[in-house]
Amino acid sequence: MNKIILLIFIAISLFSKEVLDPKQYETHQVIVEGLVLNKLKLTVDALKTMDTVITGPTPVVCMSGETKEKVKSYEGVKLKSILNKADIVINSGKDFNKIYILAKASDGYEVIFSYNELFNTQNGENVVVFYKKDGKLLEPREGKIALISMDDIKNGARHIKWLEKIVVKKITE
Ligand SMILES: Nc1nc2c(c(=O)[nH]1)N[C@H]1C(S)=C(S)[C@@H](COP(=O)(O)O)O[C@H]1N2
Ligand SMILES: [Mo]
Repeated sequence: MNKIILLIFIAISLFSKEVLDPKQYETHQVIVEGLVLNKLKLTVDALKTMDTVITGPTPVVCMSGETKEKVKSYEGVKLKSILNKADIVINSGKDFNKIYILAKASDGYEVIFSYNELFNTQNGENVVVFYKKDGKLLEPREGKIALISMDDIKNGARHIKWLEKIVVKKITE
């Protein structure tokens, strides 16, 4: 019986750490690495010196269909502007079809984008690495740097809180 109480206590304390202390995940810079000529370390200040975009409004919709929040605007930099700065290394034109970009968060959350999707479809216009939401710097629950693919139908999935790394990769077979 005591063991059960102890387990419940441990579970509750782990759970509350996760819920009450999002600060543990906060990221202060994003690293851009992998198949790039220029590896980057981008802080919020560094992002502010790049081509700024201020988006229009969007709901953030979970895969379940639930609207998680309604956002008036994001401020940040297009993912493709960041990749242009990092300069993707490529040997042949056909290889672009095999390039994908892995975005990783500090809690282990991961999503991918294809090179073609970003640079060769309209969707890439609204994939934004952001540091402000509704005109304010991000709260610890998602900041200080995050990413969203605004035009996805269920755009909650590729809304990445606590963005930590952007890795350029190529499929190998
Ligand atoms: N780093 C990170 N980002 C994440 C998630 C996550 O677990 N970790 N969950 C995603 C999911 S499933 C949704 S619906 C949206 C909105 O989640 P929120 O309710 O935490 O804002 O964030 C997404 N971003
Ligand atoms: Mo979700």
